[in-house]
Amino acid sequence: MSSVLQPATPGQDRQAPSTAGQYRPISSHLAITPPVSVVIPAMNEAENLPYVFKSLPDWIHEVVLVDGNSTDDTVSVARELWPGVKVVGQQGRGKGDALITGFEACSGDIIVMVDADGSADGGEIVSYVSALVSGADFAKGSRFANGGGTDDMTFIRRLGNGALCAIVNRKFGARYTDLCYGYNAFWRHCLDKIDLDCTGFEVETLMNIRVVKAGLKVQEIPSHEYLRIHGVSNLRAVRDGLRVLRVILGERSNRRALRREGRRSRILDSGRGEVS
Ligand SMILES: Nc1nc2c(ncn2[C@@H]2O[C@H](COP(=O)(O)OP(=O)(O)O)[C@@H](O)[C@H]2O)c(=O)[nH]1
Ligand SMILES: [Mg+2]
Repeated sequence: MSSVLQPATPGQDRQAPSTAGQYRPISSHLAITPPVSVVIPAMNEAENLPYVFKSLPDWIHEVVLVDGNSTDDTVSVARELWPGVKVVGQQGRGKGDALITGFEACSGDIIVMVDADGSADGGEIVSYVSALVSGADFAKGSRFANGGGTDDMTFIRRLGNGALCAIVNRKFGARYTDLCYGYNAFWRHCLDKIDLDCTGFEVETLMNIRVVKAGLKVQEIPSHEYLRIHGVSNLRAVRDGLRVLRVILGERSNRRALRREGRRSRILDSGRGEVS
């Protein structure tokens, strides 16, 4: 897989064909070769899609929109706004089911998850992709990392997210500042290691746990979550919070492996101490 950082050549065509192996400028100082797919789960988001598509960079290789049996014009609006959009219908229900379906439909080496409610700024994709081509396996958005923020989180959601994040950090040895956030990006190969099997809003938590258990390199990306523009959230704080908790409790802890690793690095450290 090619992921070489290169300075962008001034004047190079930004609409260059998105074939792997060719450099595409993604900012004034960075060009990449891997094609980037954006997956958008959308259920009745026709009114929000104009804002979402407007913020997407033009160097995206493909957009995969997973339609959750919308009863509004989500699909036709998407096709109008992004003529090459790949629309995938979902068989099951829930955001997790939609994302898993969307990931399968992607042909890019890098996959970015973007909500369709207007809360995510597509302009941030460059930060995620930069982290991935610089060595991270998984670029995890965080509203609470320095530079991030949120306009769309009720007190109860903030409280629940903080508590669940603390449990995940303790149980799985992670150092996350955010947990239930939908803006993330990763190399396609990560999917083989995390084997997603869930249907609802717990999907991001499951991904965050499994990437750390798989020993993948995770980098948090400060991200700002804007207010959903039209409509209301499909998430129910207590119901979905409990689903997230069930996932956390159901995943086997990797504490023993962490303790082993801690012992090993202590031994290596003391070994280094003797040498010097
Ligand atoms: N395809 C599909 N998309 C969904 C489903 N549930 C939620 N979404 C989408 O997932 C994204 C996040 O959902 P949202 O209701 O805004 O939840 P919140 O961001 O956690 O408040 C939005 O783009 C929704 O349209 C679903 O069952 N199917
Ligand atoms: Mg939302």
